[in-house]
Amino acid sequence: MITVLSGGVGAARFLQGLVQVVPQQNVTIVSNTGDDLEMFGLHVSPDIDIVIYHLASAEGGSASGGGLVNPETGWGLAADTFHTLDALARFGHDTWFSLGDRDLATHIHRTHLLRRGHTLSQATAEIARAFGLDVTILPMTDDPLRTRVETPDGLIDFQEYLVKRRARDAFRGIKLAGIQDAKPAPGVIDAITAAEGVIIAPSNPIVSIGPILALPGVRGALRQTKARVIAVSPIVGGAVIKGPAAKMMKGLRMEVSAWQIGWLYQDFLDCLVIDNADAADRARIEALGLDVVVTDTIMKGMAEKAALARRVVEAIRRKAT
Ligand code: FO1
Repeated sequence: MITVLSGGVGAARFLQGLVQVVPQQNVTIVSNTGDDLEMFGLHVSPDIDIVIYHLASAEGGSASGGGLVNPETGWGLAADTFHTLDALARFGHDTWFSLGDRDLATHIHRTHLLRRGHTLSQATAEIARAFGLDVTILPMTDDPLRTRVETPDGLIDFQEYLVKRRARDAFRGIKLAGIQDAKPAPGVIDAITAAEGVIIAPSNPIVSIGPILALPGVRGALRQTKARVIAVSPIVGGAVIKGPAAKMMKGLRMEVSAWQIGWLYQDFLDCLVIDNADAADRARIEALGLDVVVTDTIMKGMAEKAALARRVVEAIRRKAT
């Protein structure tokens, strides 16, 4: 079993490659739910849906192409329409979060299951199955936990910070509302301790991986597991391909570098996969006590995604350089 700690788009693209080289039944994904939000009374789990839409295919099996996701945005469904959102605007509803008509069906179904007493884990398993997936997708927690961003104007809900305010406010840190009562969802700790390898996906270390690591027992399980723990750096050439990770790292006075990723995970990490463009960081990362794999981490097409996944799986199976 390979377990992947996952955020949204970067992780989903990596997972498209992973399922080309490892059977889906052998992959467990632990998904960040700190980005979840409620819109129009519906429970939206962006990171879970981003992964499902990337991995699902129109034929029902796993995607060998781009999946069902909207290829332009990396979230939502390809060729979706927005009639419902437009109609809601007439009633004065907020429409800054673009929920497509077919995407809404996912949120309606999830909310329906939750109202009938299903846990988020059960609802997620049911949705993944309906999309024809054989991977196991575990929300990091079934408990309500929401990432809030500290800004000079106070605490702002994560999606409001990222989407409504377009990450313009200065970033001072995050608070995880509900963390004091949250526990990892059933299966999360086992997925770390019983795995052959644990992969930290190329996701934002602060707001995507950070909330998973903050859950009680997760970091300890990563330190203690016999599995090799490997991270793929989301930093390429000292920059971030997409999203606010660089701004957030700078806001926390961190370096925007592959080394910084190794530093953040050094207490549990065995190996860091970095891009060729960051090869100069190798010695500094090794000085943290980590193995380093230097390769092409830019996932342009399916061939590059599969090649990266193959390198990571090789590094799990034998000590690689
Ligand atoms: N991101 C945006 O930048 N704008 C949107 O309007 C938006 C809508 C949206 C709807 C459903 C969904 O699953 C994701 C959506 N996202 C949108 C992406 C999402 O908010 C973030 O990319 C993730 O939370 C980051 O992992």
